[in-house]
Amino acid sequence: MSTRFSRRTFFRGAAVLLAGAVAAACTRNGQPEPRGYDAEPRPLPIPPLYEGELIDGRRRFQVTTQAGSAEILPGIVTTTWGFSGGHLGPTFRAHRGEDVTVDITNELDEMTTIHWHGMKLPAWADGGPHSPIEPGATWTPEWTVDQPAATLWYHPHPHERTALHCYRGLAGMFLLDDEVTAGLGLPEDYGVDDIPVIIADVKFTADGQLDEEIDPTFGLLGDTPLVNGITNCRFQATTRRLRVRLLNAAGMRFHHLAFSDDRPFHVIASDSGLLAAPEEVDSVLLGPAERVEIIVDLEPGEEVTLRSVGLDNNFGIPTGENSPDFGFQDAFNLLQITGPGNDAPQPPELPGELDPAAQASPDLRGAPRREFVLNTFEINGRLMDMERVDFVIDHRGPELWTVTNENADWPHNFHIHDARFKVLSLTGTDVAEVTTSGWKDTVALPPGSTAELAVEFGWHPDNTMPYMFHCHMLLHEDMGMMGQFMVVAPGQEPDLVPMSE
Ligand SMILES: [Cu+2]
Repeated sequence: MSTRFSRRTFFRGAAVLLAGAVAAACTRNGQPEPRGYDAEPRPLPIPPLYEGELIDGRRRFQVTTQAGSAEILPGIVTTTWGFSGGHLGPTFRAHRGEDVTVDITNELDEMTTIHWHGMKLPAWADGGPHSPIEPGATWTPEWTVDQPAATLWYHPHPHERTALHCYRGLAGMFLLDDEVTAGLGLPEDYGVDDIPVIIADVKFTADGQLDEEIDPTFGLLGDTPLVNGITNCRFQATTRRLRVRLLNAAGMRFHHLAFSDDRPFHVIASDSGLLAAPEEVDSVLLGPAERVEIIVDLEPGEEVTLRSVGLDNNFGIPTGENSPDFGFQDAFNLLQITGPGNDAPQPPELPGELDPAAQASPDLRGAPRREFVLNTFEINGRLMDMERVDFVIDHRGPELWTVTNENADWPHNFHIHDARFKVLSLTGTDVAEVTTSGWKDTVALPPGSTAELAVEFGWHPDNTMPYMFHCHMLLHEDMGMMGQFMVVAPGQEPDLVPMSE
């Protein structure tokens, strides 16, 4: 057994001891409960909905990054970071076509950046590693929302520090609305039948603080799952139908999500918006940063639990003592859901069609083709270099990107800024669970697999600021598994302004 594995086992033991100290009752109905189920469930926290202020047609938001604390475990105060609060952040909402301004004041004692994951916007407003916000400073990105309704999110992106900043609790949702989505009769009452579910994980020190030791293979992979910032929570539904917006905000962990009774449910949206039609499934795999919106129907008074269930195929990673354990076979109870009262009305038929425009893939005739080979911490044999622009895109059309995970026993999760893509094919793997439906911005790559992506980019030509493409397993990103591209006017050369340090 490797040293790394032993150390993880030790931390798991520490967390179990801690949980035991919190509440003696660690079993229910005689069955051992998974980690994080150490006490009676608390109500699911719902991050406050934040629509900013509409001033002369411009939606203006204001947010701080700050240190604080949270009761992640009941009765234990853990030091955390948050947006305009102690932990996580408000759920932003804006509408397609609106102009958006955000004032972000950094009240932390170190530099960070804030990235709008999934948003098509100018590179200077994207919040990547070239947009540092120093302590005490305010950064004010502006853009026009010009993309379909979707469940996006925001999180830090400072060079080599992203994993830690996210782990401490800097993450929030950013919902985009449009007329297509509004006209479908989908649940849309935030916190009532339209529920944000942010899944992350942490590991604790013996005194209940965040264990920030970064493992060289697993980074900050936690052993205790959190939903909207706490362990062991319950949502009391008041309607028979829920739209659940699932975000995997974990830095390293993949979740294969299902309900405790294996009930079927419908996926209605992927990372970048609605599917063409609902897809009935009984489980869905979410890698770090991926999102889906699902519709789940409930009977009055019933109890069902959203779970993370192990992947029998271990995501194509060999099992055994000498193989790294990324947690693909771990099982967790994440969120208990209780059905509504008997008087809750029956929901209408789910529409057979959602967004027909989401069906088509880009026309790739004559499109440039690029290849990306992911291996350990490198892309195409190179580590991230803040001063290097890997390539430029000087046209408005789509591109065909081929992305290969060359590792035999590591997962990767490929994300592109300022873009959405269709997964045209996923080959070289038997793992059928990878989520490939609809428009996406992040795709999970089992060992040996190759994904062909038809990519569309936002068009905000700027030859001074790059966008990132990277692995969204945050240890990998921080270790250099990232590159930079620019979107420039035809024929323009990059003129990257070096960061002053
Ligand atoms: Cu990776």
